[in-house]
Amino acid sequence: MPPKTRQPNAPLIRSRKPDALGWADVTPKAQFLNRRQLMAAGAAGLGAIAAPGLLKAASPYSTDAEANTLKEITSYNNFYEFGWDKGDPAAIADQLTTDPWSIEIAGMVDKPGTYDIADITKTAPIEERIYRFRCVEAWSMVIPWNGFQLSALLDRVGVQSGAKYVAFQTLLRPDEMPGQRAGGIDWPYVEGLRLDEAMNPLTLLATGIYGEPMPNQNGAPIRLVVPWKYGFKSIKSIVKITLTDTQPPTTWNILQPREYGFYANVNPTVDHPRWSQATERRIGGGLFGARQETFMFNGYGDEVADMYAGMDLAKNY
Ligand SMILES: Nc1nc2c(c(=O)[nH]1)N[C@H]1C(S)=C(S)[C@@H](COP(=O)(O)O)O[C@H]1N2
Ligand SMILES: [Mo]
Repeated sequence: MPPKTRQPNAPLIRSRKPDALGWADVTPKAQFLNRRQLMAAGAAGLGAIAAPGLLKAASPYSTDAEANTLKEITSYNNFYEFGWDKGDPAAIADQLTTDPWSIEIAGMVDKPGTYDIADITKTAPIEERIYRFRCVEAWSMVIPWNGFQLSALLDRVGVQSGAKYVAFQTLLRPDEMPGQRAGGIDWPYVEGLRLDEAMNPLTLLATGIYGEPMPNQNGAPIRLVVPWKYGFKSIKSIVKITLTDTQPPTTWNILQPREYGFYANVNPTVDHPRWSQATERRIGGGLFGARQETFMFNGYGDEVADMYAGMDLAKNY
């Protein structure tokens, strides 16, 4: 059977009637949101009646799948700068200083320079996008990100003709990131996208979760989110973005090229050399609901499959 590319449960436009919004829609969030945020989240769920100044109406790019709780999203993390255990980032990432923060934008752009985070976040209105998120280790979550399209920032700084890739770099600060004092990874963490992938409307620079500023363990103050690729492409705590004409090196590919490629598109038909990618364990999914089918491009095929037409995705894994 060919892999499904259509999102299983995410119509492009949400069509729920107001009275269809039940307890199940708000309960997982309710424990963590204050009243104001809950009203905003409710309004987003209803589509049309978002109050001014709060989160905007639901994005057509959002999934209807039930979001993980903030607790789940902030307590089961990969952020190797803080250790190899899933609990390490939640335990110690609060020691990272995220203010002041700036991003250097370099390479083949019209307006290179060092941009303060306050300036960066003014690039475009912050919106909520509820995305599926699939780790290469075959677990997944559904995360309500707040952020804006990377394309808006790239348009703003002016990508020069001839640029073909975007390279990203995480903060290097071993004083505050004990994982960077240990071996194993060649720090800082680096990632990259082809320019068309970076310009795809699904690709976000995220600055928050559930309407809260980005928790440190999730990549404060600003991180990439590329929902059709394995989680390791979504680099955290970004300090440098470089436009280039050559494919940039990426951390997991450097570490283990046979297991982690540059593309890292979610693909249930191409197994990791050491495990299957056909299914995934939804974090918080309970004993019986936890194991789910994995979809081609994580269910975002309608939006991204064209970019890989004609490519052998078993070779370009
Ligand atoms: N700088 C940096 N970015 C990173 C990582 C990391 O270790 N360091 N881990 C990646 C991996 S493997 C995953 S699955 C996601 C996890 O994001 P989350 O903790 O917000 O769920 O972050 C990605 N970005
Ligand atoms: Mo991951």
